[in-house]
Amino acid sequence: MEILLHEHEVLASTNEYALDLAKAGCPEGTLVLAHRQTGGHGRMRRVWSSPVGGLWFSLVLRPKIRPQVIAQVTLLAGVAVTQALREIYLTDDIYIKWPNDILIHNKKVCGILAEMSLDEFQKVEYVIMGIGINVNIDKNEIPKNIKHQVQSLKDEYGIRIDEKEVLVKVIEILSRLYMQWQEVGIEPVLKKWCDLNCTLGKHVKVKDNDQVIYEGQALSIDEAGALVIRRDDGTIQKFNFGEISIRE
Ligand code: BT5
Repeated sequence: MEILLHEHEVLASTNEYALDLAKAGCPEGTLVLAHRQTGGHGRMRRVWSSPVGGLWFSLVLRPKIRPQVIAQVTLLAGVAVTQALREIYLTDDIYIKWPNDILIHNKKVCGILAEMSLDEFQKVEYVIMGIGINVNIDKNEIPKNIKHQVQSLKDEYGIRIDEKEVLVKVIEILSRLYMQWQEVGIEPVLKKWCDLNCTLGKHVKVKDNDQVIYEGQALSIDEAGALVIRRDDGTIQKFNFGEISIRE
């Protein structure tokens, strides 16, 4: 994939900027990077703290997929980021937590936000893959109420690696996985996701709007990226929304 970099000192949100470019017809591979975001956001418009020192970027993709499997984009991004960080920092301590978090010792070091647009025929027109990685952020810049659940790679590993170096590695792995996905389907990515996650096999609580709506053992993820959970009474249910807390 040819990468076309749009680099900015500051943007409200790289996802929003990339959405505008995609709407205007920019090619796949357009990459929007900001050194700082003033309106970075997560799912359901939750605030994403984006101080200087972090890697905040969004990639425009035009995959040939059904809208029902949009969550595959998040699986793909999760695998690419986790593999890249493990290679760069020479560690096995980085894991994917379903659906869109990358954790180090249970603290969030990266979040992923995939947003799509459908055309008039309900076909996927483009996907914005937004990725935020706390590479060298100063944790004093993170709001007090979430500080305890956030980590930066600089603090975890005691070394400062240039954000651009991390970006190059993530994009390199991501491009390879993306091509493979478009050629042979999600199977190889699913397999890698299963090797890199810290969710399957654990007892989890599914929350929707902070309400626990289901609880049980995480068994697997299906092709569309939904989490399959078995309750103690044997009932099995799939979730493709919400988030989970994991009992260690
Ligand atoms: C996410 O949402 O985890 C997706 C975050 C995606 C951010 C990227 S940065 C580039 C691109 N441009 C954007 O505007 N967004 C994308 P969610 O699962 O909803 O988690 C949001 C929650 O993570 C917040 O409510 C906080 O609790 C926590 N959080 C906020 N800032 C954080 C940070 N820097 N590091 C770790 N956790 C954070």
